[in-house]
Amino acid sequence: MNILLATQNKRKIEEITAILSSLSSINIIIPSQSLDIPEGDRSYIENALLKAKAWSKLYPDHYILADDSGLEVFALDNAPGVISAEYAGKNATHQEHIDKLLLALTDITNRSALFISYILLLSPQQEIFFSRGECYGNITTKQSGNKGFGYDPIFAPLQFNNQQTLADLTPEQKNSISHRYKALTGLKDYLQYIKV
Ligand code: ITT
Repeated sequence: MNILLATQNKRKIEEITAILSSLSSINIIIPSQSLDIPEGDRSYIENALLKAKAWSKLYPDHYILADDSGLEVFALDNAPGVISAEYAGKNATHQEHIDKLLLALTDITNRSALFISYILLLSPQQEIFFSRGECYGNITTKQSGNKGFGYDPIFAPLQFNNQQTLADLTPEQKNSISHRYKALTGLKDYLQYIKV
């Protein structure tokens, strides 16, 4: 089965490829061109479907796998949420997103947060499978680590006792607990079910 990854985020590609590497029956294809897909601010699932459908037009014979994800902070009414990639502005850097979030949490003691990933698989017949994964933790007061991407340097997952951020962890450690790993585990079960 050929599965095209409908993402232009290189770090997501690395993580998804590593997590799915145990499946010998699938062949992951990484798009060589880029596509400008305007995403909405309503839901992860809608955005994942927008991305999958846009790539499906270019690769009609392939299964398409899209990931839409975000960080939700309890004390900020779940912001940045579905607009995580554009929290500090459309062209802002990861550092600017982090700085804005740390500023918004100044003097706030409840720093509970979670990462969410929706993984959506669109078949050539336009059938949809999706699964969701979460990773719970806390926003740190200072950033730490240089691995991962996005908000990883300020997110300390519960599994590591709030001692390390996702950016401190090795890729293998992150990929064993992440929201993306959990959502992709659902996809792996589904692929077994449809006997791929
Ligand atoms: P594609 O749409 O091309 O897949 P994107 O980066 O724009 O790439 P999203 O629209 O799903 O992806 O935005 C999700 C944002 O949430 C992402 O840019 C990061 O800022 C953040 N994010 C998602 N997963 C993350 C992770 O594992 N670690 C850190 N930040 C993450």
